[in-house]
Amino acid sequence: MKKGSLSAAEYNARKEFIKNEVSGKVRRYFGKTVENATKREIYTAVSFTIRDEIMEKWVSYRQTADKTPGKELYYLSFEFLMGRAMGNNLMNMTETDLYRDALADMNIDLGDIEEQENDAGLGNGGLGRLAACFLDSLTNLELPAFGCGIRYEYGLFRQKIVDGYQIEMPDPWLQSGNVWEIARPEDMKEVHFGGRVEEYMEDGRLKFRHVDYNTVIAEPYDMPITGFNTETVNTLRLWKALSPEVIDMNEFNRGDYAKAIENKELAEVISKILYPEDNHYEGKLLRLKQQYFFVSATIQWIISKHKQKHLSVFDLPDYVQIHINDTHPTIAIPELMRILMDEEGLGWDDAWKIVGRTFAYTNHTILCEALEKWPMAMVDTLLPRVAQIIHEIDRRQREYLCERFPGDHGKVEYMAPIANGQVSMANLCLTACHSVNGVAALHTEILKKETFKDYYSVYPYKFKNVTNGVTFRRWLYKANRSLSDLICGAIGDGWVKDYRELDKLTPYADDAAFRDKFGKIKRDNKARLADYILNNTGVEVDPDSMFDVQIKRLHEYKRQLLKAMHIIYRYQKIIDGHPDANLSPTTFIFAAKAAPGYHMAKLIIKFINDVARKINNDPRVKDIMKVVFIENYSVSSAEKIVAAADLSEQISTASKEASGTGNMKLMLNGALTIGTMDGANVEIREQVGDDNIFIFGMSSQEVLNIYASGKSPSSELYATNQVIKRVVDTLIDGTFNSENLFYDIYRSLVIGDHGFADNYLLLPDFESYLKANGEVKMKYRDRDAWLRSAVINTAKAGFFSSDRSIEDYNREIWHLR
Ligand code: 26W
Repeated sequence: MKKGSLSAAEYNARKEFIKNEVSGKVRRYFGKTVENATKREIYTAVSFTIRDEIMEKWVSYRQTADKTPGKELYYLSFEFLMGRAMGNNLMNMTETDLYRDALADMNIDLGDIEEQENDAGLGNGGLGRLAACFLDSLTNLELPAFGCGIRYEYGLFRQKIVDGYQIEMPDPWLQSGNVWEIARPEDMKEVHFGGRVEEYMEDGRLKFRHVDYNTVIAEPYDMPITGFNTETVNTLRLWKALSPEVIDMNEFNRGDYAKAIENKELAEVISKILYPEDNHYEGKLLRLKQQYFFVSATIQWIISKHKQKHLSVFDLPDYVQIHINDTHPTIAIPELMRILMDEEGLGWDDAWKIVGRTFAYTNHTILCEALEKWPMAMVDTLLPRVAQIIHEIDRRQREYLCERFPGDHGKVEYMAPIANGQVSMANLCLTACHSVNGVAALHTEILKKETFKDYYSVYPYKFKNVTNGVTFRRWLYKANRSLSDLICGAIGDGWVKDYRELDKLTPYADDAAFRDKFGKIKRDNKARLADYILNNTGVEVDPDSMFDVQIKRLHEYKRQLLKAMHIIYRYQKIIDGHPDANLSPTTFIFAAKAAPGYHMAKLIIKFINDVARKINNDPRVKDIMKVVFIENYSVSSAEKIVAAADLSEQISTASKEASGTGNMKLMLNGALTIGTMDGANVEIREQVGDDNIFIFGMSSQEVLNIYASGKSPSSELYATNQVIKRVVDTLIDGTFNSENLFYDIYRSLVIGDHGFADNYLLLPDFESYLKANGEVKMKYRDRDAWLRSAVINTAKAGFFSSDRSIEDYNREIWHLR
């Protein structure tokens, strides 16, 4: 809270209270005085002080919420990429300044203390961070919701760069305790794996019983989700896997200690670690176990809660909406069928109607290699009863499809939940859910016209678009405090809770004094990032150079390699003595993690680092360009980078990036986008207008046409275009590495597999990208023009608030209380 909203006396009294709480907790919990305590201990004491306040609200909110009739949301997600909680909670309580002052009185720097907290890195990238932004917005909008997922003991790996290579290290984020979670052992659930199904007759009806199974216990841990200046506190419930027995005493007494531990470990491994593959599906048994584990526990919990308050399960959809975040939690559909039929005694048709009204599904990717298809044999063995239900869903859906498309066996096979011995989780969702949505306008169109076109023809009313968004609280108010203050000074602070108000900033783009302040803040943020870069990479960068930023997962479709090729081109021009090449000195910033098993992505990281080493040590380009790779990209490092970016690289092959959300965070902080007509870039362009964005490259339709033709233009381009050839050849001529490490990259660009070179079409987009970069360089020289566009980017970001996304979901899909 700004000092203004309390009287001076009240403010001081609050401050003294906080100081007492913190020093008291340090004494009682650690037996130390504040002076002797470690920063981590202070962090813990401060967090508990904040938590005490949140607890009070949480209790009251749950009491009122449990009494209020109406629908609640359960957002099921395999990933929640929450980042840090302390600073976020402080901001939401509007007490950041108060705590900063109170700690300063004790010679403690709040910023230092915040750095003690481990990120809750329980996600890979976009999908997981979106889930976190959505929880924030649901709470800000005072909508009742639960996030439900897995309490991974290890989050996404920590990345180190050693000699240019990515090295993965474990992320034991819970090791020194987690202040923000509360175990709820009273809500434990049993989850059953393996065994077999017995049939029996009861009251003249055929019934099913799952027997001889193995049990894993699911224990929930709850985290409070606070909203900005509201009384609402929602809950993130994450399940931990426990063995039903501590250790097998029989085995133990027989002296086989290892065997006794073994079963326990087998059960508990389920919630050990987050799979680090992003957008790449592999049919790993443990992953299926994880999915069923958290989904089954969640559905059991939902039903038991519902039954405490309501007489019948028939009205479940009036009180419960379950959202499936990509297909990862799809097994919830047959699981709810199982519980309704086997435990609640409903018949198929009644259960199916309830399921259909309860579930909604979001698709986040059209990449084929990301679509989950589980071998049915695996499901049959691991989840015999659930598998039976999937077979029956498939049988009925095929019957329906055969009526709809008589004689078209191909289409029926393509659309069926089970085909070729595999269950397609997307087809299961399309069959069962009442709503299917894409995450940006273009993406939804591609779903309707390409990926799911057959399903669209059968159920057009199920298809909706909800363009993604990001929370302005974390990504501007907190990540860029000085810019927030400037905006508040101009248009007030209404925009923090109401994204519509941000547009009031638009006229300030024409205000020279405002632009100047905007530019100075950006310069300060860049100086801060430059310090961070120096400390973390040893590279000195100039805050007056343009900060050109590409931060996201490393994937070939996101085309970090295209950025690298542009850097090489520019390097060559400077060395050639080309007069234009010296204009607008630039710092090229990358941050990205690659899936540990993704060879090409890891090789591209090595390549970028080798390019960086060479360029950063070449005196000829010293004042004109630098290349840095910031290791261990995470929510917390993103918060530091977005505030300092001038240029936002959103250069995926058109059609491949469902939406992107980094593009929104960077825009919000006044970065201009250079990008393809892909994902939400299309909508960013609509908002800011052509003068305030740099668009290049083929359209998604052109890309899809090339794929459909089966002919890649790239080998020919390489052979005939000297500019392209010269850049591409640096992959194999020893310019950046004498050991010919990068032949595989070269090969993928000019030779390729199955007669198709350059799968992600870098070469056909290269010249257009160079041209757009030329425009960027010229514009950046005109400080005023650049800043004008920067202000417009911030002002027009309102649409990309996750509050707007959540309003859309609620209006079109959920209809929550
Ligand atoms: C089965 C392996 C796997 C793992 C993760 C498949 C797919 C995923 C995610 C769906 C990948 C993902 O995060 N997709 C991103 O979702 C964001 C939020 O909607 C979008 O902004 C990104 O464009 C999309 O790539």
